[in-house]
Amino acid sequence: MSDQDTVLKPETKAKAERPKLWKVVLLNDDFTPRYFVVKVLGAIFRMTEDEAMSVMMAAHQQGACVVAVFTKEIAEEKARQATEMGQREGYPLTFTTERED
Ligand code: TYC
Repeated sequence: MSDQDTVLKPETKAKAERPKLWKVVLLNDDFTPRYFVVKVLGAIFRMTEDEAMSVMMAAHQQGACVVAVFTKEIAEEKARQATEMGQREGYPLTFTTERED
């Protein structure tokens, strides 16, 4: 190969980035009635009554439970709406978001 030959760079592969996901976490408290937590999980996270009941009981017994994972914006919006449903009734029900590792 002479000095004038063109050497092409190997094509740089476009890496498919894994979209970052955020967990919505339900926190236990001593005041919100169980039936109301189940109602919020059904309304905001589209859970069946059985699914909502087992997530609610997991948070009740362990202190917190992951409800679902979404993109950041959706996780934050769902956590906000779900927390607001409790606030409207005067309950301290809290949903937070956490980045998934
Ligand atoms: N601990 C509440 C009670 O005994 C029920 C409850 C469960 C509240 C889960 C919040 O995330 C929660 N009434």
